[in-house]
Amino acid sequence: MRLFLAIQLSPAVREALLTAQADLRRQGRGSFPPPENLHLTLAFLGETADLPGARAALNAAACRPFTLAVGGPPGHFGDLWWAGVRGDPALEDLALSLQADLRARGFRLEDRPFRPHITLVRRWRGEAPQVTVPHASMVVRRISLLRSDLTDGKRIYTELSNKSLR
Ligand code: 2AM
Repeated sequence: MRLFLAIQLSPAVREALLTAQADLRRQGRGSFPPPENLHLTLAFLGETADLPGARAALNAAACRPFTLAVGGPPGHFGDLWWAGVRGDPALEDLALSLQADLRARGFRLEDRPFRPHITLVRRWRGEAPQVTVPHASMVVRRISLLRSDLTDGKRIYTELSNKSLR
């Protein structure tokens, strides 16, 4: 199964991202993740059978609740446009410590540097969009282990476990 660790977004942050997606749709075309799929990835485990290891890494996460904020112009990796996140160094500390712990448990993660982002659209076709993500913030109190399935051509994310930050 294909697994990843992520932050599920609050209604306020999701709403800001939906506004940005609606503006993007007026300016071009692409593959837009549906509202329920918007999330911030902390670590992508890829195809693995080691669900116990993934759960153990999630449960070992040690981090206080912290604030996550979106807002401003989107960025892009090639034809994938995303909303950046600002705020707390706790986010990067959390992602890097999860990734180190997963590697220590034998997971083979990619070496690409952690660039926290929330994907708004993939395979964008259009000019560089003139869009501003409205400002919104949330307190992150929980992180999740998600399974990603492709069912009838649709990407479905299912939460398998979560861990409260304290
Ligand atoms: P993306 O939104 O930038 O594509 C589930 O696939 C989540 O894991 C997505 O948020 C995806 O990021 C992220 N991810 C990170 N590395 C990935 C990879 N090598 N393949 C697919 N998804 C990856």
